[in-house]
Amino acid sequence: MSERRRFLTQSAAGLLGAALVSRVGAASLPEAPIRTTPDMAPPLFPSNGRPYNPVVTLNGWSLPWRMNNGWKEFHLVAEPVVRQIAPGMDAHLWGYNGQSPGPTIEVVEGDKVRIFVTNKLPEHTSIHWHGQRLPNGMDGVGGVTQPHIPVGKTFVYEFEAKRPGTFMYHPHADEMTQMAMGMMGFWVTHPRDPKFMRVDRDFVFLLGAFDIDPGSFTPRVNTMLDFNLFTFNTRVFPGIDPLVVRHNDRVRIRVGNLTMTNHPIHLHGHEFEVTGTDGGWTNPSSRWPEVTADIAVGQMRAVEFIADELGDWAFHCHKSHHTMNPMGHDVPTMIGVDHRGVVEKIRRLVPEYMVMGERGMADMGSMEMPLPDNTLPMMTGTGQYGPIEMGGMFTMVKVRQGLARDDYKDPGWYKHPPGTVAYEWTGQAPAVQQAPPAPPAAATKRVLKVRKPGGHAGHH
Ligand SMILES: [Cu+2]
Repeated sequence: MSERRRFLTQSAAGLLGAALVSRVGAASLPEAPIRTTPDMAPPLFPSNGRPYNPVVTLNGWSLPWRMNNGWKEFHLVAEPVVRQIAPGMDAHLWGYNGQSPGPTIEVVEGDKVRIFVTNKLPEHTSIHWHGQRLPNGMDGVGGVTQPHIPVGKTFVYEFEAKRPGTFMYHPHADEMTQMAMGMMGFWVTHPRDPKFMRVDRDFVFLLGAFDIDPGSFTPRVNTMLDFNLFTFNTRVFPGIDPLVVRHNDRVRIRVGNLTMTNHPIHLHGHEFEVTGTDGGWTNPSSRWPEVTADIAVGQMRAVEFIADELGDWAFHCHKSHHTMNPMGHDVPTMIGVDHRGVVEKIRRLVPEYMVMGERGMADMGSMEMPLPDNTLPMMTGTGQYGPIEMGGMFTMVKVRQGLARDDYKDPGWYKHPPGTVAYEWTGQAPAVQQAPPAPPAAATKRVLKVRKPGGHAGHH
């Protein structure tokens, strides 16, 4: 069978909706399949080589390979890509094989792996294989262990996948720019014994952060801390896949962090244990129950739990600003400020002016604000009971009975059994004791400095 046909066969088995394009005519290079949609591909079951239980990549896919004289050969192409961050917003990023993050690479402990890396970026690059045991010259640190991969050239990495576990790949060349542009990917080395640490569902994704001004497409690569898009696999809620699992499945979720800050990832309704890091599987006697795993920069965590509680369970970063989409973070807090009479005056000068947040920010979740093109509302998504008021690093673990073995389709909203949903008290209202309200600012005799339009600081 020709290599082309072998890839098409694999594609039919595992790459639903993927756009497969042959980009190399030379027989010596494996094809570099690309994918241009952000849908979650079904698990890619191996059609050759050692058997394993494949992972699923949130809003992503796994890269097909070819066997060549005992070597498992992959072809990554570093290139500019368009990633849909969520319906309504595209980002112009750099990635691999048509997407950011790049495809997940799945191999088996003991595999001899050869990865061809073609550079179609406008500048040189390299790939570092985070966490791997490998010959020093295959570690991908540009200038230290290899020359950079020049524009238009293809380099080859070869090593044995010695240690099973959870890994990632990213450039070690102009890292600040290339990672801010979205260049990263997941790597799983499965154990040689498919029964070792067996789970029913194994999800993987990378944490990302981007600074894309409302109305624009390209990240500001010099931003150090003040990002406005916090992503799971370069998607924000409501664009992130739910993690659909069968009732009583043993579930593993593997997360890697290539952002500039830590992310405490929190699961509702279940306790989990950290069973693995990028350094390997944790010793069972070292594990303790958690509901939040803090994932530091450059770290990976594999957490596991039995999904024995039915429902739609929130799964999100616990930094509340990371479950929001773009907004001006320099918007003043307006809670408690009385706007009566002011809005009309301002509107004479600025017709679109809106009062924001004088009762809190919840109004934003249902408000239809005029937004620049290619900009997402900052709190969004509607559930069966109303606005969800979330964006960014937020999704749900949906635990359902009666799903087929490899069914990852969104089952819709959970149907709560009667009598199990929080409800309004409709008896007699109790007399409420309340703290006295804060006095008006004028009564406190504090002096507020206000900058007038003329530029003078005046006293009021
Ligand atoms: Cu976070």
